[in-house]
Amino acid sequence: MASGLFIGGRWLDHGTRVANINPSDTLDPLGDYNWGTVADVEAAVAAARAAQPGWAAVLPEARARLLRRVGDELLARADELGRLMAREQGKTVREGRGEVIRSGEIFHFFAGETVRNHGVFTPGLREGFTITVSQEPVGVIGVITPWNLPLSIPAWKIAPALAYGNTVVFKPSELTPDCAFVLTDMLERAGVPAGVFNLVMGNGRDLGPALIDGCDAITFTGSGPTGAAVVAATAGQMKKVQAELGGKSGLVIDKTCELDLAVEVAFQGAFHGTGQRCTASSRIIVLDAVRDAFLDKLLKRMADSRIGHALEEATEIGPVVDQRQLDKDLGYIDIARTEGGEVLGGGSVLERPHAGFYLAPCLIATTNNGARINQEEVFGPVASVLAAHDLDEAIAIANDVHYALSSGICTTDLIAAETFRSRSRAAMVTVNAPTAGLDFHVPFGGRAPSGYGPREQGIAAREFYCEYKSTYVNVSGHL
Ligand code: TXE
Repeated sequence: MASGLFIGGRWLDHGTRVANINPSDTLDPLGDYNWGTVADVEAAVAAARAAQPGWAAVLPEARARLLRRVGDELLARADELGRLMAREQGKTVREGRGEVIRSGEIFHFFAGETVRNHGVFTPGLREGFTITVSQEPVGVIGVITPWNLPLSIPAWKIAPALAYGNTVVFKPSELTPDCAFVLTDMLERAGVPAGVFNLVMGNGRDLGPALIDGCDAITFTGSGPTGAAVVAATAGQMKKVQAELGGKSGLVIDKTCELDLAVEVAFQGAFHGTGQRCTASSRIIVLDAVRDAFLDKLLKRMADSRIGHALEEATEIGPVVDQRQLDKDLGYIDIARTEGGEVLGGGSVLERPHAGFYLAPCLIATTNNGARINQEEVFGPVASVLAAHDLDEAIAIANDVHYALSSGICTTDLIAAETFRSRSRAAMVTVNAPTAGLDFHVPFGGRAPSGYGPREQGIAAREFYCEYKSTYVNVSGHL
């Protein structure tokens, strides 16, 4: 497979070489890869700008065919690429396979969007006037992505960007270059014209400013502080921006819940993906009436979970992505203890036959929702538990956090479910389902500070990747 930078239709092999580490086994390096320079970003932006009018003029069906080919290949190679992702990022093979399939389906969805991007025709307000409202591409889109979903986040940004006639400069996470090479290689073989799609690798802090200066719009997913810096830089230049940032999702366990289902929802929501999801169910708010029974079962489920090498089929929870993230997770467990939290289970570093970043999923009982463990995103297999007397108090706790991404409730009471839905501040709500692992055909994203700018995914993606044009035609012969 090709690797390096992909600029103007050519693979370039220069720059600093950086090792790509397998978090399940640090003695199994995936290889070295290149970090580019600011000059590479400028060259990529220039190539994307030169190619954009031509790409926008390509017939929608031809754009659709290209995206469909990429989707087809992702689906056909789900097994192989799921393993690659497991090796590179540390998610389990099953999760990796699922993410590749999801990415293929996203490309198919946006292939369809190329021919569904209808405008509006309406009579004007004056005699003889008609108006058409059409949607045009924005131009060159800078795509900046994190490591936790190394194929599906790029897919849900790159596929709509290309579908609606934009060109792309893609800057993936430093930790997951191979997934980016795979996608670039597929786009190249699917026939993407030179300059329409470009890949630059490297340190975001160094390359980010040139990307923001050069592109017409930036779509970003990552941490809150970096997102805020990106938003501030784009605002100064009045550029379109979309930022998907952190979360601290509250999951309410209602007294009427179906207990086994609620335990599984909480377990998967908090710990699948090794808890490294912005939508992870990281605060579990349990009504007193079911607290003891729920916690007994959840702690047993955690103790029974299979934590290990991501490439082993039986593994349920893979390693944390790297040493830095592991240190951060352990640091938050210490902070929680200092602030009065009690570790009910997990939280220790695990020895495995391979040297990796293994952490036992951790549950921390807390009484103070203002504690840092309840207010700050950890981004690891670390969840807290809070108690509530009744639904009102549970909803108040769920909402008492500055993030507003997702939230959920486990209940069999229709009124409780609807009350929670209508009163939750979060942008996405689940009932009897984890707060993470959401669908791609409906809007995805949070209210500030979890998100900024138009939502992603589904047809909502048009809001970011297109600009409206209203055209007035006067056929009356007079004014
Ligand atoms: O994120 P960053 P990192 C959180 C999570 C994690 C922490 C750090 O808590 O522990 O962030 O992870 C690029 N201009 N999340 O360092 O820094 C960077 O190269 C432009 C939560 O990976 O936000 C990468 O491609 N770009 C989150 C991307 O931004 C810049 C998912 C994300 O990096 C840049 C990931 C700059 N100045 C991490 N600096 C979620 N909630 O989904 C960096 N980048």
